[in-house]
Amino acid sequence: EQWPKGDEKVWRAGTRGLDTDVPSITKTFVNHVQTSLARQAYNLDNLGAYQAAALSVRDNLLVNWNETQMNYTRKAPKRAYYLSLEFLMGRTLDNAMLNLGLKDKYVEGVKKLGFSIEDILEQERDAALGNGGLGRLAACYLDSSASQELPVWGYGLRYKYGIFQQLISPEGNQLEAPDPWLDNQNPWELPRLDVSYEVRFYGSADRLNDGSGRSNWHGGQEVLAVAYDVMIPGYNTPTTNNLRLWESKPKRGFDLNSFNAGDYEHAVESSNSAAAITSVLYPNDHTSFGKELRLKQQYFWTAASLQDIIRRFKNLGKPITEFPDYAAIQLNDTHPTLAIPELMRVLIDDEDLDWGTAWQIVTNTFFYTNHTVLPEALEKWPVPLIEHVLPRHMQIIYDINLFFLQAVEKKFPDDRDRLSRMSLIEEGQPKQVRMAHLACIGSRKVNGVAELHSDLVQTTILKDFVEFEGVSKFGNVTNGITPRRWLDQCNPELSALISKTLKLDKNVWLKDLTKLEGLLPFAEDKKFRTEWAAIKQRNKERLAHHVQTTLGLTVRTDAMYDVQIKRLHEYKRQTLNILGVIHRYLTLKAMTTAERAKTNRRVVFFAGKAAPAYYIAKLTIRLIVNVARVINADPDTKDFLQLYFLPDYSVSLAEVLIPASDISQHISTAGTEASGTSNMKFCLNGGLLLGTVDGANIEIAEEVGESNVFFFGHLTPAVEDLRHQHLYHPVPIEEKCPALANVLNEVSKGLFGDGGVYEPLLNTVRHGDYYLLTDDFDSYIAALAMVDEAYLDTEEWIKKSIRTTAKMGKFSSDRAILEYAESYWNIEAIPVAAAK
Ligand code: NBX
Repeated sequence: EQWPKGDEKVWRAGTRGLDTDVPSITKTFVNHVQTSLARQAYNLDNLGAYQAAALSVRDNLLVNWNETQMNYTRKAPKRAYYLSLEFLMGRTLDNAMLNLGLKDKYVEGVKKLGFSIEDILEQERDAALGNGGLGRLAACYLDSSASQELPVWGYGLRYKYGIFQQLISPEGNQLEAPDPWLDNQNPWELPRLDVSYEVRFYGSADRLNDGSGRSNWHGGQEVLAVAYDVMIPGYNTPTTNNLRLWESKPKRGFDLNSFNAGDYEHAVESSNSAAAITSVLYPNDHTSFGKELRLKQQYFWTAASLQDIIRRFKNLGKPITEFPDYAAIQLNDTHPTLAIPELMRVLIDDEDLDWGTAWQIVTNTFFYTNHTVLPEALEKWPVPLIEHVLPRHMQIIYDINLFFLQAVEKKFPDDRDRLSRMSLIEEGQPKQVRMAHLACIGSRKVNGVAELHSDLVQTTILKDFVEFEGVSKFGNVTNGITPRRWLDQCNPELSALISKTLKLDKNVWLKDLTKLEGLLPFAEDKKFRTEWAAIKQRNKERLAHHVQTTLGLTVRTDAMYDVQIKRLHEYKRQTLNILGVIHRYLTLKAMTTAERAKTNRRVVFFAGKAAPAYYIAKLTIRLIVNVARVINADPDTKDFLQLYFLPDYSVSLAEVLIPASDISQHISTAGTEASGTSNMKFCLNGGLLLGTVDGANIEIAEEVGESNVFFFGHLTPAVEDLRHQHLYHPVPIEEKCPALANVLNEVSKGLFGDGGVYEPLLNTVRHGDYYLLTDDFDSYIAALAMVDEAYLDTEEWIKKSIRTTAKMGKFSSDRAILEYAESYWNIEAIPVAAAK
């Protein structure tokens, strides 16, 4: 209440406002060079200039961040919290300047100081605290929450090492190196050494047996969670939200007893084990491993986040039963599911609530988003491991299960199969906790990430739960992407052309992306089409230049650019693509020179990381790299077909690849890709889509029209039957799909180096063929031919490209986040008055 201490006028005089003109920007820049970096004009390199620019931009973000947080505290609205083990943020500087509306001024300012903004931007390392789509989705949602002025905070872990750096050996093997992204200092985070919580592991949990259901959990290891805050600027608004990342550290520096006894190793042991918790991001997408350190990460993060959220709620002075009126917690996949038993523990053991009241609060607080229906990806934790690491939580999970199964039994008497299917505990050696079941029953609502996927969630993995709880608990929120990063930032020329054509300031259409529909009539305008195509061409040249300078390879720019960039996985079928490339190569080889000259020139790009232990995925990379080596060197074909595997795929590489693409491939086996989000990014940038009838491809086609996408392959309902046939009525591949059999034989025979190396990969297709390559190959090749034919009609192609961009409004993450805010979290925009 007593604010300010001392003389208000003195406070006001010292309060910093926003930099809004070039002189004040250059002034803060130079100040930071001098007093934050301890450097001078004569010895400032690009890295130093980046750091100075970043610190200057950060000052501006902080002004807005302070206003925003104070406003939230004053107005005390219901808030939402996005719990995600992954935030794949990429670079920050460019995005922050654009969201602040200060980019032009910074460009001018750094130029006056002798630097180019491009050189400065290239200095920044990606914040790569995620594997793929799930982590990048979290980043897009933070951008949209702030842009829509919603009171949303993210909670995650501050990994010392992000997703590994991918190197490719001379043989074509993926090698992994650590990603020490914090080594150059990180100007975008604010260490909050004063915000810290204790988190316990191991020990024992003794039931009190006083009828209260409470336990006393004691002993074991206690570690500290320390907060690091990352500012999340909204676009064209002062609202600047917060992403809070936790770092683990020992509660006490080291064990003084051992130290004094001269046992230094033992003295630092426990301190190392505390620091290990947030040391590295696990690089496995779509597999559940059951590793103790991963479980500790999950608990450490959920326990710290809940303590922080509860403390903030308690500052309001409301009774704990009103908690769900002030906090909605979104679980990004099952990774934060321990938050459910943890909140039960806090409410029962610490807050003294009875079970029923506590469960009521819990099930009104949490919301669960599922991102996959692949069985191998559904998280399960061994009961003995949870018992060891989190003994109290295992008790609570058993109690939840008991009450739950009693209720199921009541509704469906004498249905033992149903009870065992629905149980939180899967029988076996060892027993395992099914995290998706726990997340489902502990949440207010459950959603999938695209229409088809949400249907599959309800009809397959959670079918019994729909029958038990009613369908209204289950919904869909189709994913979205932020048009700020994925159009304005990565494709500035296209953004400028759109603004000019729509006669709208970009502030308007970037916040209401359906405005892009205004481009539709211009598809008929020859001059506009020429400008549109010229921008695509310059984006190809930008990509070719990037490949030239980073890899020393010369890529031709007078060709169709065909791109598949995503994590390597059998279900995503990069194998189908590379086998298709080989088929194309063999076809070209068999042609006469005159025939070849009539074909469509194609440059095929791949990029993506394989999980380090995923042998087949790594073998696919090796095949791609070695096919590239052969065909790029073949004088017969190299003018018509080129192939590149770009190492170390990242958000910043995607920002160069996506705007350059004519066609991109999203070719998962039907029913396996929950949504996909890069499909949206390509289409927003006027790239056409070649894909299966899967995930959000379906909704993209609904929007842009089937005539503007290239679909192929079997549909989801056919998949089960086809797999059954493969198992019980296998047809030899030579009979079923001769073209594919021929391709496999050429690989086996050693056309791309030692054929034997690839046998395990080829055998996944020859035998079992779980991902249905033999079923889809012919229609895939036919679809590729249709793409070629369409591309040769240049004007028609450009029309398709324009129409595609024009109809992508639905896929803004603003739309998605507003659906969460309105239909799930029940929160509202809390605008902040602009700082002066
Ligand atoms: O989430 C992805 C899905 O595969 C995409 O279809 C979807 O568009 C995207 C966003 O909803 N899932 C994903 O990226 N998963 C992971 O990265 C992952 C990471 C760790 C883990 C399991 C999955 N243990």
